Amino acid sequence: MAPRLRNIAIIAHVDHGKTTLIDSIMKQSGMFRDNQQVSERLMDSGDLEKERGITILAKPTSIEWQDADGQDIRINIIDTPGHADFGGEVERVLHMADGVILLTDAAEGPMPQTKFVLGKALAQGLKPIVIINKIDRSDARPEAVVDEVFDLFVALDANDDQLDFPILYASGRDGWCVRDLADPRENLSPLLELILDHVSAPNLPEDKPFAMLATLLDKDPFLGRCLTGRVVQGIARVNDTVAAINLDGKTVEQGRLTKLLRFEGTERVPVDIAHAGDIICIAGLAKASVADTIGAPGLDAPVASTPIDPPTMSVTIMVNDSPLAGREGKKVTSTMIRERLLAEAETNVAITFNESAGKDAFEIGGRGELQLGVLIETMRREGFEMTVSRPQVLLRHENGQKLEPIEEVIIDVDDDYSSTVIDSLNRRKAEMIDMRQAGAGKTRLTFHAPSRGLIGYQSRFLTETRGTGVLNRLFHEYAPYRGDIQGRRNGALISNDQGEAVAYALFNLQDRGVMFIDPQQAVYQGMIIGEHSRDNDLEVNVLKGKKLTNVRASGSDEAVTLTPPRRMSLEDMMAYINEDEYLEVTPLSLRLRKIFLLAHERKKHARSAS
Ligand SMILES: Nc1nc2c(ncn2[C@@H]2O[C@H](COP(=O)(O)OP(=O)(O)OP(=O)(O)O)[C@@H](O)[C@H]2O)c(=O)[nH]1
Ligand SMILES: [Mg+2]
Repeated sequence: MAPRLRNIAIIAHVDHGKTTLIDSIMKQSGMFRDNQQVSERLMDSGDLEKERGITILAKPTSIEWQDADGQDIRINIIDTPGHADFGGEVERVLHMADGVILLTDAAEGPMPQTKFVLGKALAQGLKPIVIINKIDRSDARPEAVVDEVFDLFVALDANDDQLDFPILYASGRDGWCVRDLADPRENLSPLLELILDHVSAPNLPEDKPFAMLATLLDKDPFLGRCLTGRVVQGIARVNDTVAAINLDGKTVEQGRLTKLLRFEGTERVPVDIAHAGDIICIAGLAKASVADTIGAPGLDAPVASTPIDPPTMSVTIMVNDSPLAGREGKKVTSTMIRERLLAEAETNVAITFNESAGKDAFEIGGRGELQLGVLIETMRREGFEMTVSRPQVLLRHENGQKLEPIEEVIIDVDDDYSSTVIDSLNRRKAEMIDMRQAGAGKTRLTFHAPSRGLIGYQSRFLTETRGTGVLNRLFHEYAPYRGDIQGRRNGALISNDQGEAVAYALFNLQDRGVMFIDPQQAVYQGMIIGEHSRDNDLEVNVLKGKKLTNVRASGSDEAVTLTPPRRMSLEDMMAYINEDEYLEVTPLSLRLRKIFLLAHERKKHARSAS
């Protein structure tokens, strides 16, 4: 008998409404009491996920739904991240599912990450259910978007079966979907019914020894190391002895299943037994990791798994050695930073760790600025202080040729801004592939741009388009190195002394450039306090108050009006710094600095470098 079970993943471009749709599904499944307070985007349970409103880690949940005969069926639903930096996970996670829901924003239509995740799903032979979401938007254009989705399926070589995809129109936020736009908009039952009909129950053998492919890994404060995956054969029971084997078939460890858990809502619920086909979480193993097979002892062949994409970008993380080091953080030593980063690389398969011997500097590889930024932000909240280098794109060398990652960049801007955007991307060695009218006074521009040139471009782009542009990027290929790209064109304003910044001094410096700091902020020699309006670095004194005279002018002395300083996020700062600069990160402060704090050292170094 097929298990009363369905496994489905929801995939889409960032912000198209996956997590919100799952909220509505959970509510309508009767999981919460009628009067229970339920917050938004429940599945985004991490602190940074909540704050930023994006999903960072893929997570399963499950609900129960009654089929046409009134029988309960459990539906495992996997929420996936839509941001490209976290996209590496989606492919692996899809192996746990027998079906996918492809969500597309009814106004935006298919976007780069839609293409990426749909391509992965089709390649795995999954038959997607297409939802045109956010129909409630006033600028929704559902019919056109359906055509675009169809074209995308064709472009991605979908087979006839896959091309025959069912379509639902929905507002996930408002909790309804319909098969036909004219149907009454009541609830999400049409979707749940379609899942039961369209997605087959897992058909995996129960009469073989237990085996599960570990797909996600996390550390729970109570359970310890938890591995999540789908049981591909057999049955697991609590206390069973198991072995973990890696992709080469080597045994990693033997252990006991101390806990078996199922996902329900945002909770994990202990169960005694798990059957082939189900998605579960196991605790009790100390070493096994993602891509390992956990199974009955004696199992010799590992379950095939997707190789994990190599990182494309790296930063170097070191001890904070600025004059203000150690004042705000509790975790400041190189040993502590090293241990923390090692632990991260172990649980987060998209992060790699390398150390340069004897230098106390750790190179962390990842998929993009956001992913690396999230790691550093998480660490500073845990009390760490550190110094961070400018992110670098990882180059490859093949047949004596230097290759660099190139991304496809799709930009929607008001017509008026398109020439500015084209200009700045040209300077970043991007090549324009396509330019077309997107209606309503908008232009859609497509580029192939080196990732190198895109570091820090996002915030520049927002300024250039006065916050109205939308930029999306997707890894395209490794291609021959496109030559030097000019970095930041402005020099830095550098403090020449240590102390507290004085409003009067900042006021006098305002026509030299843009400030990054507020009055009374602690500064040190070599710290970058602003951006020079010219291309050279300039040392300035921000401590100098007004000369005191015997006669006090009434009030006007202290009351200088300062232009508010430029505020940058951690990622903005990481992208802002040049090769000879660092970002100092503490739990309370982010400071930009020169690597060499003393002017004569900078000069000496510049001389020896040239
Ligand atoms: N108008 C409208 N807005 C929606 C709808 N569903 C979600 N949103 C909004 O779209 C934004 C993104 O929603 P999320 O559910 O976080 O999107 P997501 O696809 O999970 O995003 P990532 O996980 O970061 O890829 C939020 O501001 C939601 O309030 C909808 O049906 N209609
Ligand atoms: Mg989400």
